[in-house]
Amino acid sequence: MSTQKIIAGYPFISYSHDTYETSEMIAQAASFEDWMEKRRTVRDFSDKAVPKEVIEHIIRAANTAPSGAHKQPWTFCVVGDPAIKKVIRTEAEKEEYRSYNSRMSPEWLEDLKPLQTDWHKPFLEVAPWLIIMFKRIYETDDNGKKKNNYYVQESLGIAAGFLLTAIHHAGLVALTHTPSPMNFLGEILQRPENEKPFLLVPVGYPADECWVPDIHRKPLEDVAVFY
Ligand code: IYR
Repeated sequence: MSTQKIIAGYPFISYSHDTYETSEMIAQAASFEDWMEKRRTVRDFSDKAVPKEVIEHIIRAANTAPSGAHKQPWTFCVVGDPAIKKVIRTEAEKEEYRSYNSRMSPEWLEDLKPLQTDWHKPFLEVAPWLIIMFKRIYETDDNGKKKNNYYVQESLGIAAGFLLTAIHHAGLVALTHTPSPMNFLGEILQRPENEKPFLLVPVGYPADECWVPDIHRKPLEDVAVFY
């Protein structure tokens, strides 16, 4: 049972968290690592339906992410309607065609070769759900005054991490897709002026035949420095 106390006029509740003996803690941390290691970015989706209820849980989980001054400066737009998915695919492919054919540098195109991506984005129609994260740059108060949110980019990045982890935990797969520029998403989904597209995440089951690049993660020594 939680108890409340008032500190400088603001309510606080007492908090405790499950803790483990050292050996169990190591086992927990290691098994989570193994399970996270199994997550892969997927582009070959099945069109098999995923219940809306699952997506609702996943978004509630992402919504637990910490954010600047707890402003939760995000909106998750969820598209399951095939007609809207089709428009999104058409507009994304228009931009991606231009990107692959004139906007991206030769170095960038070279770096993408191991992933074998191109401007075709069938997954935008095949995946049963598209979750589009919008960042809320500012809020407008009752008097119409604009108030900027804090650390919006960082907050959205953390929430995206939670979202991807929740999708993995549900036994589903996702792609972190950033068609560029992606202003068309705000127009199609009729988002207000204070919201800008951040990330488009198709979610679903992997296709029966699903291929991912044989690429590997950097070892700990290359990504961590202990002092
Ligand atoms: N947005 C393009 C290109 C692309 C860019 C990066 I950086 C990637 O890691 C993968 C793709 C696309 O989605 O194809």
